[in-house]
Amino acid sequence: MKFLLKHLRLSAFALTLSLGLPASAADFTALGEQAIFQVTLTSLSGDLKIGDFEEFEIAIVDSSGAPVAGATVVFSGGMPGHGHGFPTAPTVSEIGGGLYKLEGVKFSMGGAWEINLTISADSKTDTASVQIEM
Ligand SMILES: [Cu+2]
Repeated sequence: MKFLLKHLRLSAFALTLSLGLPASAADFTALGEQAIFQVTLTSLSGDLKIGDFEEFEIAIVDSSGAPVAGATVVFSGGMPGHGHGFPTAPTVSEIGGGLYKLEGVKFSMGGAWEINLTISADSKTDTASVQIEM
């Protein structure tokens, strides 16, 4: 069973409050189904487009909010409602300090997409699912 996942925009909202900038429409947070890790995906283009290659920065924290370094992150996902995966094979690499880079994501059509990130670190594994409506 998966937790109800939401598009939280708390970090963008906080940024808006502190800097007066418009909230990003491409900042997504999801708690893992085991509630061990939480991910926040930030679009590096800031403007997701159908058919473009998209990159995201992934911030991973543990249940105490501490950054998780040295994790293995495996990407999967697609459009559950259509029964297909992503048209590309995105990759995840570690930046450092609990930050990772997700590259090669292409949303090939409009609709409900799901990015699943299976995170293994400190002998624990958890999967976070981020919902993105294109
Ligand atoms: Cu589809």
